[in-house]
Amino acid sequence: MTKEMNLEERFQNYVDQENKIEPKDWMPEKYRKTLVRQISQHAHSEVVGMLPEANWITRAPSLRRKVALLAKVQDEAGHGLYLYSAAETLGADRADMVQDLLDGKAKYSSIFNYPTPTWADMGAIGWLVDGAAIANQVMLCRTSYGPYSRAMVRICKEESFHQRQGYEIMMTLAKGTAVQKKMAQDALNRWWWPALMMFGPTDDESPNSAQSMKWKIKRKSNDELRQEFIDKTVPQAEYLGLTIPDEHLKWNEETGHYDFGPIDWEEFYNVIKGNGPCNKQRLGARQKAHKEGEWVREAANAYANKQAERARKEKGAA
Ligand code: BYC
Repeated sequence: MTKEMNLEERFQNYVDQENKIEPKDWMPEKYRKTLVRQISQHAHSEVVGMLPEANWITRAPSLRRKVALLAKVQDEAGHGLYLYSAAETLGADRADMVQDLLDGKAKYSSIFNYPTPTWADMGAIGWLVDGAAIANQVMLCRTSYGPYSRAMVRICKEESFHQRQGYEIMMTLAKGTAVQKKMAQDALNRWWWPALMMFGPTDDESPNSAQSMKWKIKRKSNDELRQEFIDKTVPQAEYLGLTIPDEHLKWNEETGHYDFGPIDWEEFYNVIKGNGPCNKQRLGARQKAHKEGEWVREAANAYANKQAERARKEKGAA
């Protein structure tokens, strides 16, 4: 017991000195579990997050838009893979993580349970959803767990391109015909509040924050990041000539930040409990893809077994 406490104290000191924790280092079991929870949820978010945009690949309005959207959606798949690998360095089994997602036991970001009825949603997702993801992930580049932090550096570079392509779609629509501008405004109206919910509950309602901040897994709180995102995004909306759907939004000279209206937390908890507009559709799509990919997994396993058998024989013969 005393030995364990000493180890925990040493661990905290090591983290306080801004050192990175690597997979073979000693770590408290709760630190490991928190990371597996957060990183696997993050990986699931990337993979489920491909679905709302994939919906528009075949209907992109030009070849250029199609190529960019296709590349973006593929990037999200890659992000999911880096993140599952990062979680595996903590001893988590990828098949178990994926099964938890498919069984509806694991969370993924609330934002991906909303529909994408028009092309303007592709603009709003890139601008707002990737924009919010960048705010959160830039902070995670400095997270205390080495493999997670290194995955974030690469992911952030790709997310910046995603954000730019989304903003450029919004700019084209906002400066286009009256109908196009209305499409852009409607998409902003649909995505604004769900994007603010991406940062998670307010700090006083966030059960995991205090410990995660102490261990430097999280470096900024949910509310701090949400405020940063709002402060950065409001001028971007102004530049587009679009209106943020919040009558309480107002620059506050004293705080140097925008004040904003109340977030509908009932909607947020409803979505994360599985009752959002598209939760069933999203999980259904993942379950179908997993089933259809069964032969690929079987073939890859058969090939790996064959290679291992060959290596064993060669070693035996040597
Ligand atoms: N949605 O104590 P809290 C992308 C849960 S994808 C669902 O504050 P924590 C992209 C939370 O998990 C990248 N659940 O938790 C892809 C916890 O539940 P459990 C998305 C949420 O972990 C495709 C409970 O509520 N980014 O960029 O300290 C196309 C209490 O919360 C949400 C990430 O995944 C939510 N929004 O902080 C385009 C970021 N918020 O686990 C773009 C990685 C909270 O106790 N994750 N919950 O049952 C994080 O940074 C942190 O986990 C959070 C929450 C800030 C989200």
